[in-house]
Amino acid sequence: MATTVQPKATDYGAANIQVLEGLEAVRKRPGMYIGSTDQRGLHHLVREIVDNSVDEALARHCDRIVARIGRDDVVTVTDNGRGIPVDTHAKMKKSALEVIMTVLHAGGKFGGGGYKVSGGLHGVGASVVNALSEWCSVEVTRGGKVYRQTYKRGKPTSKVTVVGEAPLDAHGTTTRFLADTDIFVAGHDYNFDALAQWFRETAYLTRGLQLTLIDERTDREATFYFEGGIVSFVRHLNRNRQAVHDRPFYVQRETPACDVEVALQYNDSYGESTHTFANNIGTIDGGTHLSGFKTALTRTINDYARRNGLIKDGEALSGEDVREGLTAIVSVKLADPQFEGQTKGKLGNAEVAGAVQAVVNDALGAFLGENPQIARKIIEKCLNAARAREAARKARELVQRKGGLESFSLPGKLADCSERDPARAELYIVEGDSAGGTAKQGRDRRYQAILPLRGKILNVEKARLDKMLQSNEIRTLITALGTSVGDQFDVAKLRYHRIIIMTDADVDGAHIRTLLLTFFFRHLEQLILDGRVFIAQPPLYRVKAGKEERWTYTEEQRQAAVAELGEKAEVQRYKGLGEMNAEQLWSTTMDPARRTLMQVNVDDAVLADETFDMLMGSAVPPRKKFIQTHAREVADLDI
Ligand code: 0RA
Repeated sequence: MATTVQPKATDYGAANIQVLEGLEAVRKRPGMYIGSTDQRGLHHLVREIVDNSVDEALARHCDRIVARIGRDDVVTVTDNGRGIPVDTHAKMKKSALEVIMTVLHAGGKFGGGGYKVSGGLHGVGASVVNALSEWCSVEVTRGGKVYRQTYKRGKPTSKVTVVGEAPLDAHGTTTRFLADTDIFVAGHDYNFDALAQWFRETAYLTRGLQLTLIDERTDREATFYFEGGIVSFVRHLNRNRQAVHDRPFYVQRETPACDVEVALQYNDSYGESTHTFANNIGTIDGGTHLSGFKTALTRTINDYARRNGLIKDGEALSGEDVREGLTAIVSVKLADPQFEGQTKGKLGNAEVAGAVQAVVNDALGAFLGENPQIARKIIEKCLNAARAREAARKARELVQRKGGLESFSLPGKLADCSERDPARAELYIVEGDSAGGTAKQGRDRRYQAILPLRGKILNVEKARLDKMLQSNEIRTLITALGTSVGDQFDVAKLRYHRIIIMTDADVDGAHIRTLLLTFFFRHLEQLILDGRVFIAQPPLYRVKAGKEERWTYTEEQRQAAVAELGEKAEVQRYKGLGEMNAEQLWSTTMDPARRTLMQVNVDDAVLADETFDMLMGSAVPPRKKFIQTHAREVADLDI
């Protein structure tokens, strides 16, 4: 292991642990603490316990964490940190371990000069996991002894007891818990891949930490360790792209406001992949660290270009120009992160902007100065982007003069609704003119607009904005939405607050849906982040017996309907929207009272970014692999 474990200056013991609230109502309202009690909530438990160990790693006292899901569904998390303190907490007159496990929001994380950094948002504490577990046990090794305490649904069933001896220098914590199926009624449905993805990300963000996930039930195991930390992360994100320069830029510095760590590398694509984190938590809506980074990047590159005569006086590269083809990770660590916004995805601490800006200005300026060939290549790339943007602006103007992207000249194909309040209006994007016709007849024209799109829209992953705007289908779509794109994008002009993609339930339909989602993800991401984009769920089968009919959306429903309606039931498979008549389309797929919509969200921005890149980008081998490994999931689309 490469990491050296250094003792912290502060002596940290039971006295530093402050008590904020009692452990009440966690079992009554688990959603308040872990979001939900489905699979995500279950994963949250694992994350909560692992996060505590990661905090110990961030404090440089731990470099190995193993999480194991047993065949008996018991989760075991072991770390080689200092071990949770077991001495008596002065105020509570109980062992610090017991306080941490039984008092809500107790931990070394709240003031008191102990931990500098913590998981923040997710730091609801081990006590929440304890409260939501049928049983739990914690074993602490420190000072030559092994201590243990056990719990049932959050309540201690033993005192903190010495259960064994250990070498004097041994230290660490092992937590075991069995999630309570009274709370997690769907059972112990842990998903290896979802957990592994998060472990991988955490390992990138915590250089030198080795994280292992073992699933005994499926016999799967993965270990993540990245010597290069976020430099490895950037290389990983760029692995299927052509890098503009081999060596990524990297800086790590401590400032009074926060620790700043940034890595970046340009590639030959036209998109941007900047991912930001605060205390290892993805900040999908950016925030002060992102704005500090952007400001510094634009300024530093312009300064360098000007000083070296690569751009003329008075000329400037825009923020978008310097971010084209950029892959970057911005990671900050701070004592008291403020997560803002509806989904708590935005870092609010004002002092962070200046800190990140100063660090990046300084270090990136030096990097460019010391690597003139790299600097030249990057600036060449930015100048190309500027030229393309100028071409796009001209293309847009041309389109506009011909009655283009503005909504005062709505496209002829759009069957608009009469509602003028965007909050009450919805737009159905429908594949093909024939299904479009059916949808027009079936809709409620007061608030439902229909836009039929013909054929496959351009693969926007590969194309720049100017090229994209040459596509009729794309122009029509942007005009109908009303927001424009690129630097003209204005979310306030959105004409519909629900944008519903309705395609056939076959492979072509899936492809068109992916193309549309790629377009939204790459060029209108705000609409996805705002939760405006949905996918319609047309039925797959109609089961009919005499006058009785059932529309079913899954294979299980189909079987249930056949069972219900008996032997004579006829089953018809619906592949295309066009196979339904207007009334059927309305009642099964468009009527708000009866339809199911899937909201598109970007839960894990890094994964979404990678997936789109892989499916739509220009490298062929990884696409093949993805399609092969997921072939079974899509197989039934085209029966
Ligand atoms: C507070 C203080 C100390 C260690 C920890 C918390 C700690 C917590 C967890 C949770 C999982 N693994 C952990 N490892 C350590 C340091 C106490 C000291 O040595 O002074």
